[in-house]
Amino acid sequence: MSDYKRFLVTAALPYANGPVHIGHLAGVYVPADIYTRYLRQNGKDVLFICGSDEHGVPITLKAKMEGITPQDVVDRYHSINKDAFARFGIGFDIYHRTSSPIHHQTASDFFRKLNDAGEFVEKTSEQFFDEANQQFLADRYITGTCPHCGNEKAYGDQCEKCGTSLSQMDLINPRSMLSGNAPVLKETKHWYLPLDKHEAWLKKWILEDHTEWRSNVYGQCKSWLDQGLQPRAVSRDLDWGVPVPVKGAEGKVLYVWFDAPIGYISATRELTPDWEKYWKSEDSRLIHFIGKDNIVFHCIIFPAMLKAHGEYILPDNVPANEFLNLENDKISTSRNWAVWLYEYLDEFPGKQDVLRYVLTANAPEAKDNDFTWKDFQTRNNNELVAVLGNFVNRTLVLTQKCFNGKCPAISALTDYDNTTLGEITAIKSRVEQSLETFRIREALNEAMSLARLGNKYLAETEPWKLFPTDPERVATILHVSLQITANIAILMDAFLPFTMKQLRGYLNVPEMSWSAIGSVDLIKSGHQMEKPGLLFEKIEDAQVDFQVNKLLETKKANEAKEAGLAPAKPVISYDEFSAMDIRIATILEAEKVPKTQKLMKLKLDTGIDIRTVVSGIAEHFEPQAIIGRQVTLLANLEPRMIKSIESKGMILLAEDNQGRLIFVTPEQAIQNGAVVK
Ligand code: B3M
Ligand code: ZN
Repeated sequence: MSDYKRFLVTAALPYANGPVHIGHLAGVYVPADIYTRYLRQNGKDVLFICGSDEHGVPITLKAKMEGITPQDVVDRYHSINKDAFARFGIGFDIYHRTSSPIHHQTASDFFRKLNDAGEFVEKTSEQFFDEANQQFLADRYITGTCPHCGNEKAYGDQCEKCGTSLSQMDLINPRSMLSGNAPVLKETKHWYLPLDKHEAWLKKWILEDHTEWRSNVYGQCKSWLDQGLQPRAVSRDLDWGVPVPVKGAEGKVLYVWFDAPIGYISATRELTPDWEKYWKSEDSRLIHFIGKDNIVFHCIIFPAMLKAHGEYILPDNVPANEFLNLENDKISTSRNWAVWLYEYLDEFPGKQDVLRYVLTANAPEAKDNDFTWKDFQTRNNNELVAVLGNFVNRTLVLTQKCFNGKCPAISALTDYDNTTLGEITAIKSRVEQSLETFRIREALNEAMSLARLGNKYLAETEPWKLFPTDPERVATILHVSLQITANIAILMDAFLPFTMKQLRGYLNVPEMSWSAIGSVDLIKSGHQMEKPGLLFEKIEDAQVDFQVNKLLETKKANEAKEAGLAPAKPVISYDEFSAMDIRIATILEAEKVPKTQKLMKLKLDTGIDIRTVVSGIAEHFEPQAIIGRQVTLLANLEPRMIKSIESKGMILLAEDNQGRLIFVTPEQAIQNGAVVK
């Protein structure tokens, strides 16, 4: 990393159509944050760029579903996500947005420059069109059956079930998301980036010059390149996005994947007048942190755009993670199957680092991984509390007890003391090695080995037993332990920034640079420390059960939705319930109401009176068959005139998802007028 003068680290711009969840965090934001914090600890000149991706069909569809404008949607989620990232300690230098004027300007200029230079081809082709809505149907506006796995709800750009990336024309039985109708084909003109023309240099650049890229990234690129690249449309017929900035392009906007990565550039422009230094000089290192579904866009399409433009550097690495699942099921915003960051922050106040730790220790770097609440608890209790917290706490508490919180002086170091201290440098270089090759999970495990080392040192030297007989030896042991603790405070700062800040407070030391790691003189003899508290606390079963139950409820709600059941109604008060007079009654007479399909006139013995009720059950029951049947009646419902008959009350019926009706009948005969309560 030493050859580079400055670093430009980007994290994928999340769509502002929903809140950020643990899948996003584990895939992109936590590793990117750790890496940039590490660079800053090394005194590097680094910008960390992110923001909301506010264009594209996911946003307009969400707006349509909720009956609000796309701007309303992005305003809501931009502020939720910006706030949640900040509370979680993700240290972006800027969290920008692609609906901003400077972004529209930057993206338009970029497009115009490529257009003027003849870097696009214009092509007219047939696209799906919804006749009822008089609208072209871009990307996800089309759903249909996946030709690979048969999923009937595949999108026009991707099947979420089998993960295949699709084009609309691949779908069997395509349907418009707007009207539900089969779309028709209609001609329209679009601008295409001829990726085929870029194939040769991309092949060399990735397959020969970047063999160090992660194997999942390299492998995906290779498979795209081996299949041969095709021209790719960079405009869409939509009314939300950056308008295509040329004459004769009314009603067309830039494809979201054309403008979104330019969002990294516009965010940098917004951040600093020096932005060109970061984007346009070869001694800057550009690194994109992304999830695996974004690989082709960051490794092939955006680099082709940058190259075609001519003034920009290309990414030097694109560390992409695989996916994180939740309790053995794919995380899904639409199915509410996620742990939402803003909810976690409210439910686990002050525990940002626990989630940062668990998501890193279990990061889906090489393969998809699973997040479970049980594992969250275990890692907290057995690793953070029992290893890191325990070592630091024992060291600090003993120093308080034996030396009033002053770092004691060393007398003589044993071989064991020296070997232990010598390990620090070895651990440091292993952590460095891992971080610099983007093996963040391995880096965390290496860093934790310093806490394990400290614990082992205390377990073997047992200072708490020695104090009455050999206070001098205890002084040395604690001096050594304090040096280890101070080294941990630097080594783990990028991973656990909240906790390490707290630890610096206990140690009464300022932030220290990465290069200080390995020093065994970070805390001087005689240095006064503060009274320590606990760095971590146990997570109890009840907290885990609460979260697991919440997920079980989600699962049940999803099943109910899939089964076509009506959603739950809002809660009512006990008074509202007891205001209802529900009784058992017997049907005395039944006849169809003439000239109607559905209505039946019933005479009921309700115990308190004989009355008439008109009920919409005529298609479900024969009058003769129900006479004598006991039913349940809402007796005090306001009387209504139905077909000139006064209906007093309502018979209660159960209806299943097929619309079948059955009476709610007492399990045994009971007196008419018996109250249901
Ligand atoms: N918004 C896709 C995603 O969130 C997209 C990333 C843009 S990065 C320039 O997966
Ligand atoms: Zn599929």
